[in-house]
Amino acid sequence: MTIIEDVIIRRISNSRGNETIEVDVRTKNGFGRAAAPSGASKGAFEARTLPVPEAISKAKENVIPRLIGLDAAEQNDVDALLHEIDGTADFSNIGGNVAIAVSMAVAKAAASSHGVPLYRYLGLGQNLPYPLGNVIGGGAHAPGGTDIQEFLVLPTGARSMTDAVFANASVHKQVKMLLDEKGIPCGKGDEGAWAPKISNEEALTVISEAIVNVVDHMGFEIRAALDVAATVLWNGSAYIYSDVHRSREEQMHYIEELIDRYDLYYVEDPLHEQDFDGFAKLTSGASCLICGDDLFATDASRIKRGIEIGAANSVLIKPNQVGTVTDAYNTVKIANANGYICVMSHRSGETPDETIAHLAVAFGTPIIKTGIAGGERIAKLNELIRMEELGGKMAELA
Ligand code: 2PG
Ligand code: MG
Repeated sequence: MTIIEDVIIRRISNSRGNETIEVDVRTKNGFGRAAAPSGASKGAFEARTLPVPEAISKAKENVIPRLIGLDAAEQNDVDALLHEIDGTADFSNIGGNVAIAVSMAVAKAAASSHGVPLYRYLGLGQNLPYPLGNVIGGGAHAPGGTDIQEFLVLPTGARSMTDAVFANASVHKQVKMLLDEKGIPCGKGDEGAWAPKISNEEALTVISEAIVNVVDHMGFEIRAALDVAATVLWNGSAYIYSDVHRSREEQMHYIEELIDRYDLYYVEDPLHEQDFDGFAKLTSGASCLICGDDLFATDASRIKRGIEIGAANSVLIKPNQVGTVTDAYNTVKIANANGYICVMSHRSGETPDETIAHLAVAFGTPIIKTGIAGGERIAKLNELIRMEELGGKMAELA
C-alpha cells in the first residue's frame, strides 16, 4: 500500500520568484508533494543547494529510479538511501534541495496512503507550537533596512493557536501604523516583515509600543525576540553595523544590553557561526533563550559539540539545512534529551508547502518560526489553526 510507484520532480517558483524544486511521490493510493525552501542568510555548515536544472537532471538520472519500489513508510531507509546515493557529508552531489523535497514528499505520501495527516501519521507529538513571527526585518532579507535581520514577537500568553496567530498579526499591523504616524516609510522584506530604514533600538522601541497596545486589547503576554543573524555582520574581526563596528566583546555586551532593556524572550545567532565559546559565555549569563541557527545548522554533530560546552539553550530546526526528515528528527532528539528548546523554522525563500507545520507538531517543538504575513507564511500558520480544530492543544513554553 505504501510502495512508491512514481516520482515526479519539477521546477517551480518560490516566494522570491526564484526557481526551486518540487517533488511528487505516488503510492498505490497515496500522494505526497513537497518543495525545497531556500535561505538568503545561509550558514557555511548547511547541506549544499545545487542549481535547479542540474539538481533535476541528476535526480532523474541517479535518485528517482532508485526510489521506485521502495516502501514510503520506511522513512529511515529512504533517507539512508539518499545519503548513500549522494556519498558526501553535505549532499553536495545530489543537492540538499533534492534530498529535502524527496524526503518530505515520501513522508507525506506514506501519511496519505494511510489516510491521515502527516503530523498524526508521524504520531510523535501532539502539541501545537507557539508561532514566532518577524515584524520588522533587514539584513540579508531587506538590504537597506535594519542591521539586525529579524525583530520578532512570540505570543507567550496565548491559550490557542488562533489567538496566537492573530496576536502576531495585530502587532504586525500596529507596527505599520506606528511607523506611519512617525512618518517613516517602509516596504517589506523577504519574509513579509516591515523593512524601514531605522536603528535597531528604534525597531525595538516601536515593537515594544505595538506589543503594549496589542496586549491591552488581547489580554495576554506577548514578548519581543531577535534573530541577529550575526554571521552576516561579521567580517572576520568585527561586527559591522551601519553606524559602528563592534568587537566580539562589544557585541556580547550589546546583546546583553538589548536583552535587559527590551525584556527579550529569545535571541537567535547573536554571534557568528564559528564562535561556540562566545555563545557559551552569553548563554551562561542569559535570562532568555539563546538559539543557534547558523551555529548548529540542524546538524547532530554540531549540536553535540554545543551541548558539551553549553553553547546555547535552544536550537533552530531547519530540515533543509540537513536534507532529510530523519536527520532533522535526530537533531531534535539530541537537543530535547539535553534540555535545549527546539524551534522549527521556515527559510526566507518559501513556497506554500505546509510540511514544517506538521513536523513541528510531530517532533514536539514548542515554537515555530514561520513569519506573519504572505501566502507562503500563512500556509503554515493556517495549517496549525486547522490542527487546533482537530483537537490540538498549545505546547508548554519553558
Ligand atoms: C534565518 C532564516 C529564516 P534564511 O536566518 O533564521 O528566517 O533566514 O532562510 O535567509 O537563512
Ligand atoms: Mg537565523
